[in-house]
Amino acid sequence: MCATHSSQAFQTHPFQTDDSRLTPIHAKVLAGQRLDFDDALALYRTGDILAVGWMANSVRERMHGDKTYFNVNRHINPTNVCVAACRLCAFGHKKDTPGAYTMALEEAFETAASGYTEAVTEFHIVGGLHPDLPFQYFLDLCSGLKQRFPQVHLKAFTMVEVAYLSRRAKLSILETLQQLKAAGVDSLPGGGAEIFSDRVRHIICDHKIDGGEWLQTAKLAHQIGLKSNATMLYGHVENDEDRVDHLMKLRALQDETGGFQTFIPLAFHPDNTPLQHLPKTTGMLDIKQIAVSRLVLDNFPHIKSYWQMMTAKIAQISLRFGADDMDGTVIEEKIYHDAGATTPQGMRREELQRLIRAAGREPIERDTLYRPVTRTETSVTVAV
Ligand code: V47
Repeated sequence: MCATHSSQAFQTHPFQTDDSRLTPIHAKVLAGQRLDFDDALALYRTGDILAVGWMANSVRERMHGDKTYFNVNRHINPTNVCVAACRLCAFGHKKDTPGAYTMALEEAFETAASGYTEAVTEFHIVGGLHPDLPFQYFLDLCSGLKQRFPQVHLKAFTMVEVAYLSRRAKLSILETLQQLKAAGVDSLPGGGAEIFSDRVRHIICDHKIDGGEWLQTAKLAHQIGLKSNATMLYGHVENDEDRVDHLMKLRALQDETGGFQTFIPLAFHPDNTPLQHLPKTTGMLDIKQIAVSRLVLDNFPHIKSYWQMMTAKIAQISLRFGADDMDGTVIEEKIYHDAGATTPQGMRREELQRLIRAAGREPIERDTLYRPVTRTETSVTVAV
């Protein structure tokens, strides 16, 4: 069988389940109807991962066929100094403690230029909540990057960073977003959402903005024309209801704004965090989380299985369980590697394409806004 036709073979395989809770959900999925809170709970609680995967894959193929997206990006973490001290995090450091760093602007520009020789189409910029860096540093960082790399999309600053910068600069969230946009920010990454439940946030990140503020900041970003992503950190002290609640809140906001592009479930990495006594997520949970996300977030165009977080192997398999995106070359990853991730720091374009093809899918290089990118030896073109 030709690999590129294997999705057809997969989908013609009949739906089967011994779990009667899944039968009405299957009917809804086939009819394109929205799943409710109890449906989502049943998906988390069933052991029939193949039936859940079958449904998620059918939705994924309805939306994207075999297309599977990746990008050529570079992560830049300008500082790991952070006032928040979240229990979930191994990346943040208090100022002046061993391992704390803050890049001078020139250093950040040099970092942006280093790495693979291939032209990146995106800088993914996130960092700690630094108590002293002025707002101007972040504006200068963005305008300086835009000046030096005008063709590169700046996906910069989580809702948590935006809210913190607004407090430091004594500006409203809206004004902060407007100034960042004017300085060159093109969209926002999905981090910092964690889990919206107050009970869980109190345990894993009690100094961060709450879930309502995260959603409100995303709403304002969308209102001024900035697309964003959304994440959910799972596999720590949350329960199934907390996960479903998180997905439902994202879905409701997406109904209002349409501003989210991609949902990225993030598996908790406990090493070197105050929660390191917790076990790591299992392959079953990682795959199921991708599938449930695809089924519940019916208004999100994309579900990303971030290979750095999931491992390349699980990310590849998840392309048959609802995911249509693997993220990118990354080049240098700090947040999960500080928390014990054993994945490589980056991955070449060709390797991403190989993994996608080996899953029987069609690799599509995209830019941050999901426009196809075409490369020749001398040029990079984005289809607009
Ligand atoms: O906000 C922090 C999470 C996020 C840990 O938008 C941890 O395209 C697991 O949001 N174990 C940052 N997770 C990364 C992020 C992201 C990554 C890739 C793509 C995109 C995108 C966004 O990482 C944080 C937090 O939720 N995180 N510590 C940890 N120990």
